[in-house]
Amino acid sequence: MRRLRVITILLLFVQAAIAQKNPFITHMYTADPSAHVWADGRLYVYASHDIDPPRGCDLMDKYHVFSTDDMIHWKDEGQILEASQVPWGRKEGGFMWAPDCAYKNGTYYFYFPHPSGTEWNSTWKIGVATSKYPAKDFKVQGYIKGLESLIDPCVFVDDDGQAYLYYGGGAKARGGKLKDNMMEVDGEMKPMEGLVDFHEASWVHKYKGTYYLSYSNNHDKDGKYNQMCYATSKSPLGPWTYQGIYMDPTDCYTNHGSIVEYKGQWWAFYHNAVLSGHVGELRSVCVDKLFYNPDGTIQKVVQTLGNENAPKPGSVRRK
Ligand code: FUB
Repeated sequence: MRRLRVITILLLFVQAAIAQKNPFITHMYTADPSAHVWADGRLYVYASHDIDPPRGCDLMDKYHVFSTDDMIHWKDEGQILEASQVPWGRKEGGFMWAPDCAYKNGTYYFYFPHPSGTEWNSTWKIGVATSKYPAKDFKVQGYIKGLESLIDPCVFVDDDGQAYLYYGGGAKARGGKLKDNMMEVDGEMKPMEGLVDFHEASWVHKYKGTYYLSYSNNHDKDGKYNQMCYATSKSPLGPWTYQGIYMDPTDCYTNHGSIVEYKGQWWAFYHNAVLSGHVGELRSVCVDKLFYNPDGTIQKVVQTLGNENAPKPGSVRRK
C-alpha cells in the first residue's frame, strides 16, 4: 500500500515536471503569437520579439518561429526576418510588430506590419515574405498595395482555399479577400461591422462552420488592460455578432492572441509580462486550453503559469 502511494506521488511529480508551462518561451522576450498547424504535423508559432531594454515597442526588430509536436517541448527554429532585410522599410529599423503566416499551393506567406518612413505611425505597410519552408529562407517580396496605415495582419485561408486578410488598430478593423497570389487585395477592404470596442490583434478561425473574429479591446481599469474578445459570423467578412470576453487581462498593457486546434484540443495563445515584470514591453508568449460550450460560445480561458520563476532572458540587442 505504502509502495503504491510512493509510486503515485512520483508519477504526479513526473507529470508536473513535463507538463505544459507558461510562459512557454523563456530564453528571449516574445509577443504576439500567431499559431498554425502545418502539413508536417507540427504546430508553429510566429512571434514578434521584444528587445531589452525596451523603448516603447519601437526597438522590436526581429521575428522568431517556435515549433512543437506535443505543446510541452518547444524548438526555437531561429530568426526568420529583421528590419534591415526590408528594402522599403524605415531606415531607422525597429517596429516589426505582430505578424502572421499563411500557406497556399506550396508556399508559406509571412505577413508583417512595418513602417516605410521615419513617421512610423502614418506609414505602416503590411509586408509579405515568402518561403518554401515554414521556418526558414523567407525573402521579402514587397508589401500589399492600397492598404491604410494600420497594423496586425491576420490571414485566414478558408476550406475552399479562398484567403482573407484582416488588419487594423485604433478602433479600425478591416477585412477583405486576397487574390490567389496572396499578395494583392481582391476588391475592397471593408470595415468589420459588429465588433465592440475593437483595439487591435485581429485573428480569425473557424469552428463547426462558424467564423470567429477575436481581438483585444480598450479595457483600462484598476491597473488591468486589454481583454480578449470575440465575435461570430456565418460569413468570413461579417457582419459580426459580438459574443463577449474570452480572456481576462494579463499583467501586461497589451494582449494579442491566436486560437488554433491541435491534436484534438483547442488552444488560446497570448502574451503576458510575468518573466520581466515590465508590464509595458518585455513580454512572453503563453498558451492555455480553450473550450467551447455546446452552443459554440467560448468559455473564459484559465491562464496558467509554471515558468514564472525561470531566469530572465539576457539582453539581446539590435545589430
Ligand atoms: O507588439 C507590438 C504591438 O503590441 C502589436 O502589434 C499589438 O497587437 C500589441 O501586441
